[in-house]
Amino acid sequence: MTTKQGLDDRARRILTQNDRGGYTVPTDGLYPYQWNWDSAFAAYGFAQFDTARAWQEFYWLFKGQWDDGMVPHILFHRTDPGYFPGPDVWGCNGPIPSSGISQPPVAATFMRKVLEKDPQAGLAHVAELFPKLMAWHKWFMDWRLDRGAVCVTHPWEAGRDNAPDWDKAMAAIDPVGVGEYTRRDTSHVDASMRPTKYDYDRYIWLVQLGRSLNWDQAALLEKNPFRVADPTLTFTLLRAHRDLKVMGQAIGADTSLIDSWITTLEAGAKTLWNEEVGCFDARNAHTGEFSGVLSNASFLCWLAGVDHPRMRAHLTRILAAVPYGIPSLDPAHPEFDAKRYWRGPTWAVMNTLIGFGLEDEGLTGEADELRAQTCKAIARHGFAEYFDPLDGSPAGGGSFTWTAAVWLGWAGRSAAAVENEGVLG
Ligand code: 9WN
Repeated sequence: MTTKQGLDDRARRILTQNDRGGYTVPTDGLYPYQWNWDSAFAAYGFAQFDTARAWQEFYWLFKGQWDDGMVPHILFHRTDPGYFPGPDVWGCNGPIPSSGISQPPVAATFMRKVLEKDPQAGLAHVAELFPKLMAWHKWFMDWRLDRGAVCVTHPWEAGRDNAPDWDKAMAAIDPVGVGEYTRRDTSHVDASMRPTKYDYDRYIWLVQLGRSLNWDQAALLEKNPFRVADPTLTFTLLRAHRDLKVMGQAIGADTSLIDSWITTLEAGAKTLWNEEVGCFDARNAHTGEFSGVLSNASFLCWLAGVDHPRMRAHLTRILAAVPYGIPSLDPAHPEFDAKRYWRGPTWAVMNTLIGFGLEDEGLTGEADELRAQTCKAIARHGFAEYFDPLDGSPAGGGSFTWTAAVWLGWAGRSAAAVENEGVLG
């Protein structure tokens, strides 16, 4: 019989088992390193029972920060042949081996949540980490803006690897000379749940391009054909700026620069509005063309404090149509694929971020519904990387850190509400 207590215990065990002595891997085997935004979720999970361990996660993440402020998307603390591309392919020169791109900057948002758990002990940590967060946020503002919206320079930078948002920009890349390589992901997980070879050729080609330019941002700005203004980065950074400002005020820091960043991104967020589809959408910075995609990242608008009546209408439609949370792609889109990664599945972590936004916006009924749907997916099908949004079946890696973390911090709160549906014993 599955009980709330049993699920809480399993979630804590997953976090502990994926702990590598200060940082957490997303899951054993498939992802043997520290990933940037996964780490922030991990800290949130640890904070539910061990705030000291939660703070450690952030310190380990910032150990990898580059001189220019960038915080890499993967930190290769200990080389592991189970993952490709590893440090030898990226060829970066940061303080510890790493990838050469970043990931959605949710650290400030989760840091604030960890701080709220124990403000007295937390303020000293905030004082130490605040300048590092400022430098990272500034790096985004210096190198990633297009008309005030934040761009991805590699699909991995958005954390939504094979999302259809990138299809047109990816088609413009001819991955000539990429050479032979051996993928490791498909030896851990069924290939039908992962990006295709077409995608991987382009992912690796972009890594090779960055490496050939020594990861010099000015050179990449000129030479990289892939530059897409993205709702994930724009909304998470806007929210993170707001959280950073609150933490800065708590330690008496000057936050005027953050105010100007917020103003810039508020204007930039508007440039992601695609009137034709009626949603916040990705926009190719080189061509100006929209992707025409309503994704789960579109629904991060409320997280950033940005509202639109048509987004509310999409939310109502999708919550009623799909039983396990917001799918990574609108189920009405012709490319919708319930099992393939960021082209249809539902992700507990994205639901959590969307849920935070709904709660802050006062859309309590919708927030409760989304949390209950996510709770059911996990209670019925375990701590999977992601889920089929139609039948809830688990997909990708298992015993996943960020799914366990959001169970403890958010989704598990709906356990009592779903008990009478036979989900929990
Ligand atoms: C590439 C670790 C990461 C997540 C991403 C998710 C996936 C990696 C991969 O796994 O990306 O960064 O190899 O597929 O898309 O969001 O951070 O969980």
